[in-house]
Amino acid sequence: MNPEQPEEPGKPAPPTQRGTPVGRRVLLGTIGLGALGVVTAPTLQRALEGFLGAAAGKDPTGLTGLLPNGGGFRYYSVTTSVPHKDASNYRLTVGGLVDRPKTYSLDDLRALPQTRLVKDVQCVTGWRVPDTPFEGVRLSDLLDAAGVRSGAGAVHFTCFDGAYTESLTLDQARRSDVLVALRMQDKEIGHAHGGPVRLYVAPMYFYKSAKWLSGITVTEHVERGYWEHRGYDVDAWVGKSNGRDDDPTS
Ligand SMILES: Nc1nc2c(c(=O)[nH]1)N[C@H]1C(S)=C(S)[C@@H](COP(=O)(O)O)O[C@H]1N2
Ligand SMILES: [Mo]
Repeated sequence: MNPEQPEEPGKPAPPTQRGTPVGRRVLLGTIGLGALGVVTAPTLQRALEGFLGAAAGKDPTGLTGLLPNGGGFRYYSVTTSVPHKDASNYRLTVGGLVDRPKTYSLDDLRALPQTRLVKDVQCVTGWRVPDTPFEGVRLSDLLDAAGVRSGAGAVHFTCFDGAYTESLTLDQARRSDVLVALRMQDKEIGHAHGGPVRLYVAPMYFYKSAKWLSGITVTEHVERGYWEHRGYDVDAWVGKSNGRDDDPTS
């Protein structure tokens, strides 16, 4: 890993860079910020989990957000709390440089053709979950329906957590393995995994797969996303970007 990277996707930010979540800031103070630059990502992850294992169950502040999300996944959110949405109030807006802006309900998305992909999930911090099914609407179908205008070059994503953002070039967004996902592990996507709708960018590190997706905006140029503002690649191809290679033990 690049020791100059101040943060890792899914990891707490140094307190000078972000005000929340408070619980993680307290934790970082506890283990010592000075250590962050020298330990490897998996080592840090294990250290945090060991600490958090002791704290689990008696911490209302969000520390336990770093614990595994089940089935090998880890739960990540850059915010302390996220509203819950379901078919009654979920909306996805598609806008920006398009001829036909549109707002979709969950039922609207369910009514569109669905694509199922089964690939490995790879977080840039090193953990991996093999053969994970995702299912949903191809992003390219939504872009075609909206009518992307000439001059457009990128797509920006916003989330109803109010904080996380992501981006893709238009070429990347049109790949057939990029989904607006409604299902994960052959179930509806639960809240913790970013349900009811998350982005799924199969060929890239998992930080690209924005949870709690609420907005798709076609733009002229790439507007970098949350982790991309913090030094991570927009082109986050697994094994070929500034994250880690695809060996989770390294
Ligand atoms: N809205 C939102 N999406 C997000 C994140 C986040 O903090 N907020 N974290 C990213 C990172 S770094 C990872 S590894 C995955 C984690 O997904 P999971 O919680 O389903 O395991 O979500 C990605 N999408
Ligand atoms: Mo991540």
